[in-house]
Formats: sequence, C-alpha cells, structure tokens
Amino acid sequence: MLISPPFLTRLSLALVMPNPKFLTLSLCTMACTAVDETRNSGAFIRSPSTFRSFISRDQGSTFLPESGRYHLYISYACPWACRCLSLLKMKGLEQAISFTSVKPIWERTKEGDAHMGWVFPVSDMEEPDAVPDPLNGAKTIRELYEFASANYSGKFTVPVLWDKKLKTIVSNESAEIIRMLNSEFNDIAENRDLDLYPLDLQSQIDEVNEWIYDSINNGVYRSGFATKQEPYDKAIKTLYGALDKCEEILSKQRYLCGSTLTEADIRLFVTLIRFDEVYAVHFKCNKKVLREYPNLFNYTKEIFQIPGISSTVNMNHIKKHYYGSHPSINPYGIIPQGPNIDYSSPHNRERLFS
Ligand SMILES: N[C@@H](CCC(=O)N[C@@H](CS)C(=O)NCC(=O)O)C(=O)O
Repeated sequence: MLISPPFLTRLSLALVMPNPKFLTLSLCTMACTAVDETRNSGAFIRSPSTFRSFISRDQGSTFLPESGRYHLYISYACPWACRCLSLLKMKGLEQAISFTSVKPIWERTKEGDAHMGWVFPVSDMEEPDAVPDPLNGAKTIRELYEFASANYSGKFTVPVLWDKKLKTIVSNESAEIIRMLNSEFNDIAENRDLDLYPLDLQSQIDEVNEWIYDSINNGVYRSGFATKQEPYDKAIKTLYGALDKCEEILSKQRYLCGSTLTEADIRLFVTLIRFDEVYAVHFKCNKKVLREYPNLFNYTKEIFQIPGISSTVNMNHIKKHYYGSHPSINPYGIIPQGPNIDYSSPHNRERLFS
C-alpha cells in the first residue's frame, strides 16, 4: 500500500504526487469517472484512491483527532461513503465530525468539459437530504480536489474526509477512513468501547474483506460496467460464488467473523442493501436476488436495524443516482418502481447468538 506523505502546508499539497500505482492503472487522460475505467477487454478496473493520510492520536501527527476539525463529504448513494457514515454514527461521532451529502445525480462539473460528477445543490431546498457545501462554498466535489491539489489527475470520488484546519483532503479512501473513525477518536466518541476492528480478529477481518471486496463490493461494479460478455460472465460467476459462500457462513454464525459484529459486516452490508433495489436490475446481477438468500437477507435486515444504520440508507438518493447517472447503461434514466423492501421487519438472527 502506498501512502502519500503527510500534508504539512498548503504548498506541500500542491506538490503531492499521485499514487504511482494509480498512474499505471488509470485509463483517463482527462477528468474521468468510474464508468470510463473499462478496458478494451471490456472489463472494469477500479483505480486506487490518491489521498492517503491518516488521522492519528500519535504525538507529532499532522492530523490529530480533534473535535470539530473534520468534515465528511458523502453521497448517500455511494456504498463506500456510507460505510464511513455508518462508522461515524455507530461510534457516536456526530457532534465531533460534521458531514453533508451531495446531490444524487451526476452533473457537468465544469463548463467546456465533458466530465460528469458530484455536485452540491445551490440551496437546502433543491434536493431533500443534500445541502450546499458548508465549508468552502464549492459547487462540485471536483473543486475540493482541485483546491487540495493543483495538479490532481484522478477521479473526483466520495467519500472525502476534509480537514477544516489545513483546508485539505485527509483521505478519499473509505477502507482507511473507517479505521480512523473506529480507533482514533475514542477520547471524544460517545461509543468509545465499540471496536469494529478488534486485535484478535484483525487477520480474519482482513482476509474476509479481501475476497468480499473483489467479488462482491467491487464485483457488482465489474458486472455492471462490463462492456463485453466474457468479463460480465466472469464477474457474475465470482459474485455468486461469494454470495453463496456468505450465505453458508451466515447460516452457522451471526456475523462474518463469528459472534461479533465487525467492520467486515458493515462493508458487506452497504452492498447488500443496494442489491435488490439497484444492482439486480441496473448492474444485471439477477442470477438470484438477495431475498432468495434467507440468511443474507435476514442478516441485512439485522444490520439495517442497528441504531444509527437506517439513517445512512437513503433509497431515494441511491436509486436516483445509479439509474440517473450512467446513461451508457440506462440511457433514459428511468427509475424502476420496485421492489421497495421493508428492512425493518423481524430478522430472527438472535437464534445464532452463541
Ligand atoms: N476507493 C474509493 C472508491 C470511492 C468511489 O468509487 N466512489 C464513487 C461513488 S460510489 C465515486 O465517487 N465515483 C465518482 C466517479 O467515478 O467519478 C473508496 O472506497 O473510498
């Protein structure tokens, strides 16, 4: 894993180098989105995130875990952003770290430029649950990236963890943001005892995260963004192999790593909650829907019902975004009406609490 140097001053930000791995994988010569990351082979290959600093309690850290210092820019539509929001809520960090959501449907981010991306509403009234940028008056997420790094050449993704003090991006990598939220804010978190990455389970969590990321979290995108039959078929095979494996695991134990809820469950949940409403249709993941997996479906309901989690699930934003932002997949932007699943119904997972 490559980590960019800590950002000390505004000047150093302008000099920050993109992750070299990103340079080799990126297919975009101009501003681009994930939809453009499909190779000639027809396979979707996601490029790595670029801002990789860490908030840390360690003495001398550039980014200390101070209350009121950080802001999390999210889209309610985005699974990666919502795993960060879930941690923020579960740890009881709402007073310490502010957050806002952009509008769900991508729009042009610059005049005279074809790039489509995340934009802020101009007023609170424009779009329910989206608000104008409260810190920098930015019109787009792109503006935040360009402000933080003058020569930035990557994608303009959410989540963005923003430092109000140094006026820069700390991290745009959700896998790392959730770790910071889990462990570094315990002096100010209301739920400081909640540990979703406990020492004794770390290697198990890492192992589970790896195959679930490849085959499920990113797998649905590999299916949906494939532009040829073969990579689509391959993505589906891997995706359903992994879903079957999760179903099997969750028929015997309550959570992915045993009887304790961990970050691995939150990371899987954000994909599962979008599965039947979006991925089954928009990304052609329709070999089986989640509701046909009794254990996975009940498990999704259970996590949805954990205090704080349901407020991170905004199905209006989710459906508007996917069906409305990828014209190459859904040219008319029509949003399917169903299936409107009730995730607050009983889940019966307590029986596995052993
Ligand atoms: N590795 C990033 C991925 C974030 C990501 O891909 N976010 C999507 C939204 S779901 C995005 O902002 N896409 C904008 C684009 O593709 O231009 C993370 O996990 O934080």
